[in-house]
Amino acid sequence: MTKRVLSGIQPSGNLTIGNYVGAIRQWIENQDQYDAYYCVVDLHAITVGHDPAALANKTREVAALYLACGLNPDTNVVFVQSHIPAHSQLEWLLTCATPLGWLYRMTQFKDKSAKQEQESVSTGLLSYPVLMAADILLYHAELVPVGDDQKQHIELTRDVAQRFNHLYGEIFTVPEGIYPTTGARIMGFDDPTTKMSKSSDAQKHAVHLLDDLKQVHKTIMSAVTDSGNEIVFSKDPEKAGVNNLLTVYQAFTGKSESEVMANLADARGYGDLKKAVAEIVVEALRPIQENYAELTDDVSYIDSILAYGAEKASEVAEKTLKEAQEAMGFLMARQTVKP
Ligand code: AQP
Repeated sequence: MTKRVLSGIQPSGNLTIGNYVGAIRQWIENQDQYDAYYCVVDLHAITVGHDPAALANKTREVAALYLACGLNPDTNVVFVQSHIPAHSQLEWLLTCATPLGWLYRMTQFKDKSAKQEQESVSTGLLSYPVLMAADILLYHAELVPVGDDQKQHIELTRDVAQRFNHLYGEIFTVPEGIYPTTGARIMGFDDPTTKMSKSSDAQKHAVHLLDDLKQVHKTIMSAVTDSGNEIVFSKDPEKAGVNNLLTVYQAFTGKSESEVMANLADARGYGDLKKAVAEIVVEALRPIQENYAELTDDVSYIDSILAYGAEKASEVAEKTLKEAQEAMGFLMARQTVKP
């Protein structure tokens, strides 16, 4: 039987090549194999400070980028998380079945909360993984294609599903994460020891899908490497910058490590390596940017895709929510009948 898939990205910044390689490209490569739901997870984007004036446009931009990268809206359900109230409703039910200790252990919570004044860290940042569990469990997703950084959240989703099923009956499908074989964690070009993130405002940290192509070239040419000159795939922290550049090259060409090394055999130093990586990335982004410009020429087209997607998604989500509410023993609202 065709497997059900769900994934999403927060509209919390400009999408990076990390988001593309870690998530979107996996979705597209396998889009004919799955019964797939892809959402823009806007409710997640408010867990840290956000700009209310920018949120709606960013949400539309992310959806348009899914399509510009090649996601087919006729065969995949593409929607906005907040358009389906069942996500927030199920989150509450799951929150009450999730021990607090599980959430305090989440690395992303620790990292993101450490960057803020402790007093102003929102409760939403802590409960974010429960909302993510609700996103996945509402659709009975069997597979969740994401980058490496989401592994812990997928594990938590599995734990929450199993706990709920144990407490209240077998309602949820226990999902599995799927991760790309190459590029599951693209690192920052400014600091190859930290993950490339769309919300980072550090200079020359990331290449964004909609960056000016000259800027893309510049950012990659400025990538931090090391004081040596050896071009090798390596787990040595000293070589993290070179390893990251080779990983980006590999992810964008789809070649094996030995093919990458053969392709780059003539590179005479890190400058040549960066140039080769920049050319590959620029040529990959060019058609995406052209598609994006065409798609957003008429925003009503994107909005109509999202409206249709919300209708399809809500059919599945509402049914699962009701099953979970019934299992927990709620008095279910019935159709109004005059007493
Ligand atoms: N650097 C990365 N390499 C590979 N995959 C990545 N992803 C994110 N960064 C990389 C994958 O992209 C999807 C984005 O998920 P998200 O928007 O829910 O948040 P995130 O994982 O926290 O991604 P960012 O870009 O770091 O966003 P911010 O800065 O807002 O937190 C996921 O599948 C993720 O694994």
